[in-house]
Amino acid sequence: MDKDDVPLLGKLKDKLVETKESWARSGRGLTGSHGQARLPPGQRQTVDWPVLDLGIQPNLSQTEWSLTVAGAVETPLRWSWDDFLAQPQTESVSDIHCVTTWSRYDNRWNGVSARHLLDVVKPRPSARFIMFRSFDGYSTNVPLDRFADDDVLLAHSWQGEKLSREHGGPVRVIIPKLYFWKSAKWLRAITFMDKDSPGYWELRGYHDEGDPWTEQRYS
Ligand SMILES: Nc1nc2c(c(=O)[nH]1)N[C@H]1C(S)=C(S)[C@@H](COP(=O)(O)O)O[C@H]1N2
Ligand SMILES: [Mo]
Repeated sequence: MDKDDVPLLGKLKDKLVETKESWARSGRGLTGSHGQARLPPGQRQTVDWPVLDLGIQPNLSQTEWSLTVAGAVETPLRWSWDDFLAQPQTESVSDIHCVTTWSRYDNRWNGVSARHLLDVVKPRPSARFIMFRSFDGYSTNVPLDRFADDDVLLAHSWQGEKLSREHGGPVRVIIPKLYFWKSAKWLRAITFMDKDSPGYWELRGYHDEGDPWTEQRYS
């Protein structure tokens, strides 16, 4: 019997099973941290992209921008815009989860992967945390293993367009698996540290690590 001879009901049933399987994979309908839920607990989905900052949006041209990487690394560096663009470029699609409860799905980022940066600077074995510093005076800390995730990047583009000034252009950090306050905008410097040290919001009551799946919102 040829596969076209399968009764129609059987085909429809197969189709439904496939759909349900894909829902199960994406965690459709789940809101808890179990399974493969896409929306972390306490979050709601938005389609727009809110802007959050400290009231200052640095206005940096690409030539004014540079990134310094220092601290517990074998090879400290300073990348100009041209140096940054000369690195291998990567693309990554991920969801944003802000501690103020909005989540935005399917953001397509382009930039330089954290993995590549780590290959270049070579953290010393003692390095366990990193601090990001920004041109507006903001800072935020993350464990090194969170930065080393394969979906982390220093992004210069969003949805194929140059990252806007209000969202942190020329370059911002993207760490999809942590609340968005960990994703520093207007990135200026990265310091590798042996010991943990709190950043701007971490000093003001936000959680040290910021995992949305276990609702590490406030300390
Ligand atoms: N330099 C800098 N980075 C920052 C912030 C900031 O005020 N300054 N705010 C953080 C917070 S609390 C959030 S939720 C996101 C907001 O990014 P967006 O404005 O692109 O949505 O940036 C994070 N990175
Ligand atoms: Mo935030």
